[in-house]
Amino acid sequence: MQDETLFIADLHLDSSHPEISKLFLGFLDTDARKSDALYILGDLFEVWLGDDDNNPEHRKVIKAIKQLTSQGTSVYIQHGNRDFLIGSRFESLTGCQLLPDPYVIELYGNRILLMHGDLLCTDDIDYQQFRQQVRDPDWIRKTLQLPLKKREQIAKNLRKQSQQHTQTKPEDIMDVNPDTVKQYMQDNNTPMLIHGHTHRPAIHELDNKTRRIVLGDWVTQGSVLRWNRDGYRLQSIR
Ligand SMILES: [Mn+2]
Repeated sequence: MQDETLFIADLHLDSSHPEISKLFLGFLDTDARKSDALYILGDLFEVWLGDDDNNPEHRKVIKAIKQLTSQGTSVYIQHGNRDFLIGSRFESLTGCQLLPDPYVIELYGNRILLMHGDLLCTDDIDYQQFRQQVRDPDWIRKTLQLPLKKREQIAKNLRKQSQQHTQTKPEDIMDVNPDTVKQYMQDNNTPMLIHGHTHRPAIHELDNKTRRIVLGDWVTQGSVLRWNRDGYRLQSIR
């Protein structure tokens, strides 16, 4: 076991991209197995219909995470905008722990703010309205009571709507708003923020002491942030 913590986000696992699922399962069995903790900052799945989701590819992933947590690596997960229906049954099946968004951790003497990242995109007003609607506990409760087939249809429609939306939007509207970033970091008293969602991997030096680290997606390759006593680095995985 290495004294190391890993951060990933935006895997968007989906049966139509078996090579990415394979890459992720390999990562769990090697790098993740050697680490103390793995943080998944949202959008592990392209779509999650509820913890009764019976997609065989998803079941494989659950089994692999369970194996990882059983042998001693702690796994923490935040909701993304695709898989916000992950619930407590998923936690018990995988042995991982669901974290709120935003969430603060202490790591090697650093206070770090963890977010999926969609809350930071406040210039996208339509999206923030949509987010409010689907994160409403009543909406979630009612939706989870519907049969799987019906939820599948709802997810498809929502995805179609969001695709039409994003196609017509200027790029910068879908990036984070700098003032919102500042506000979250101030409110939580953290000089460091790690998030995903925008698929724009980078380490931004906001000033001498503050950093915003953006994790990359797993669309064509993997992306991981490794953090140990010597510091951190953002790497791609092939
Ligand atoms: Mn996202």
